[in-house]
Parts: sequence; C-alpha cells; structure tokens
Amino acid sequence: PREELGPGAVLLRRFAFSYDEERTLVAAIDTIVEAAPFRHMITPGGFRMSVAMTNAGALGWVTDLSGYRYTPRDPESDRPWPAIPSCLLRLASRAAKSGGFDGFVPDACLVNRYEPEARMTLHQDKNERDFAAPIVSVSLGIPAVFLWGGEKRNDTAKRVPLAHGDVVVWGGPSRLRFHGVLPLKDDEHPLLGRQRLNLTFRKAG
Ligand code: MD5
Ligand code: FE
Repeated sequence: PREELGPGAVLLRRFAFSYDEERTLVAAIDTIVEAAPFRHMITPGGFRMSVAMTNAGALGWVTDLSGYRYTPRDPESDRPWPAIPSCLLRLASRAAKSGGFDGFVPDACLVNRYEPEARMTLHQDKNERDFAAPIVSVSLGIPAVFLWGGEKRNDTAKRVPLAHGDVVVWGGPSRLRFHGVLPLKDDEHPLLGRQRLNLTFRKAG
C-alpha cells in the first residue's frame, strides 16, 4: 500500500516486512552494531541525545559539542564506518524507486535506536550536500508516533503512526520539512524486544 503523505513524501506501509526480510534486515543491522556500537551522542548545546545512534557507509552522521556533521570515520574507534550491507542498499533503492526516485544510491545509513521514552525533537536534516536526493527511512520494532511538520519550526505538525516494516521516502518539497518523534511508549516487539530501530538512508556527500 502506497500512501502520499504530501508532495514528495510517500509512505510504504509494511514495505520491509516479510518473515524472511525482517530477519535478514535485523542480522544486517547486527553486523553494523558489532563494528560500530550504539552510542548516545552529545548535541552542540551539550545535551545527551535520548536516541542511541551508529552509522554505516562511506559517511556517518555525528554530533558533539562542535556541531553536526558527516565524518568518514567513527570518532569512537577512529576506524571507517562499516559498509552498508547489500540487502539494506537494495531495500533503500527499491523503496526510493517506489517513491518516484530511480537510481538512489545512498552513501550514509544512520541507525537510530529508540528505547521507551526516547524521542527526537523537531529538526530539519540539512547536513547533506544534495537535497535533490531523497531520504529513505525504515522503521522496525515497536511503533512510534512521527511528527511531520512544515517548512517552519512553528508550523503545526501532523502525527503519523509508524510501525514495524513501514518505509517512508522523503523527497522533493518534503525533503527539508521539520520532523521529529514523540517519546516512545513502552511496548514489546516479538523480534526486537523493547526498542524501535530506524534506518535512514541518505546521500550525504
Ligand atoms: C526517525 N529519523 O524516525 C527519523 C526518520 C533522523 C530522523 O529524523 O534525522 O535521524 S527520518 C524522517 C525524515 C527525514 C527527512 C525529511 C523528513 C523526515 N521530512 O521532511 O519530514 O528516527
Ligand atoms: Fe531527521
């Protein structure tokens, strides 16, 4: 099922869901986390993020007291970020194509881990070089309420429930909209337990 949330934003409910695919995805995420463990990064304002993060790909998104940016190496280990597993690359480009973006090849995959009460405040993703490429986001595990705002921080945000296997393609005029995630409600998912994982595939460089 393909749902237009608005111009350039396409919700593909359960796109990444099948008995086989979800296990393959979780195993691929495990290989990333083994090489580059989840960590709580610090915002430029000095706050510890409630969401734990890691990355795969040629570039990874990081934040610390000096700001937000993409780096080729994991600052915790000084090693390059692990490669994006091929099953994840295929999923991202297949989803982008369904959303109207043919030939999407991400160079960054940010992995977010939300435990109960973790949240993400309204923000824009604008550290990437090229806003013509979409961001593909994959939700796994327990459900979340996504906040889909407007072009300005104070525009009213729409609440979009996102569940295990849901994929959203954020492109065109939706690429730079404000967005966030409400504090996660405690719940348990049969495969992932008490957490939500979100993958965002980006063309950062
Ligand atoms: C999440 N992650 O559910 C979201 C999914 C992040 C982040 O926001 O930065 O890690 S990505 C949602 C997104 C990306 C780009 C544009 C828009 C939404 N949008 O215009 O609404 O953990
Ligand atoms: Fe974002």
